[in-house]
Amino acid sequence: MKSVERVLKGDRLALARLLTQIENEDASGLEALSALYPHTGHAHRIGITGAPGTGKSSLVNRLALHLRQNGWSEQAEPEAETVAIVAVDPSSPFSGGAFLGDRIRMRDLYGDPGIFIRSMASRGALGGLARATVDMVEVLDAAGFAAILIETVGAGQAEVDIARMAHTVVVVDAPGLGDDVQAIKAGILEIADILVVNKADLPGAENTLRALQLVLELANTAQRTKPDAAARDVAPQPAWVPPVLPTVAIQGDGIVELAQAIHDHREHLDLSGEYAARERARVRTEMEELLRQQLLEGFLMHQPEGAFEAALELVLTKKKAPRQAVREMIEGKKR
Ligand SMILES: Nc1nc2c(ncn2[C@@H]2O[C@H](COP(=O)(O)OP(=O)(O)O)[C@@H](O)[C@H]2O)c(=O)[nH]1
Ligand SMILES: [Mg+2]
Repeated sequence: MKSVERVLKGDRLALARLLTQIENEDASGLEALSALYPHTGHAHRIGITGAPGTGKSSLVNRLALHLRQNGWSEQAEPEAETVAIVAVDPSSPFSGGAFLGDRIRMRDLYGDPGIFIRSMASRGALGGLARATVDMVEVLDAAGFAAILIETVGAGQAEVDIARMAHTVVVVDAPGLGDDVQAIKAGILEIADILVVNKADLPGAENTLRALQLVLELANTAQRTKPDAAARDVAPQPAWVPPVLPTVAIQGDGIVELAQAIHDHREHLDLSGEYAARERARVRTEMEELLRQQLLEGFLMHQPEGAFEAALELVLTKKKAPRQAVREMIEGKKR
């Protein structure tokens, strides 16, 4: 049987193998991804980001267990969800201490066929890491996982890229990381749908909570109006205001509330029409990036040997401006 069919039938070994192929940008893996794509679009993708040591892995562990046992919200008859976890940590090599720690903490999750865990370690380029993660999440979506938890270290562009592919972004902070607000970078705060102050058992947690609430209030009065809902044929929805939730991941406190908030956010996305808008924006960006990348590769392939390097040299020696050099390359002018 082809790997695509096996993945769709729930074969975990085939899934793991396919993810490795995709991580390595193997051609047959990318072909399988195209075949799987029509089966995607059902998973709720949740990005979990924040500074190292805030407790993201511990939270993801707890959240996954909770979703397996109780589903999204507390009901008389809980509906268990299947969960895939993608842990992206460019700073730690695969065999590094952090990963080993994750592995030990994740032991509760192993052996449950409704949970699938994948760790991604450092790769050459951060862009490549984001690219591979996007593709792997598509495969996990097609494989039928209801929830995909993507843990990324909150540092710079890569995690913003990865957060962009999530439907719900949870930003995790914790007391004791120095200046309370400084710990969360402005750019990261902007992408947060839910804010978590983990380690609420530690002194200073109250201050962190208060500081975040204050920053959010300021941000909310400044903007947070969603004009696109009015333009579309949907019932007007109040804008989503990110809740600030205290948790103690090591004890499981606040996990029910976190699951509920994620569920509420998803509902908000659906009712406001924002889900469709986010999907459109996300896919547009992805297609534009692929187009750019492939046009560039195709163009350079048809250039005479060393043409780009020669043009680069002319720019470096200030004989030509970058824009001019590029235009001449495209027009095929002799230099
Ligand atoms: N006191 C306390 N420690 C926690 C809590 N959650 C996680 N930790 C500890 O914080 C450390 C880092 O946790 P980890 O989940 O690896 O953080 P990550 O780097 O964000 O993934 C570990 O030693 C955890 O046991 C919490 O709620 N309270
Ligand atoms: Mg971690």
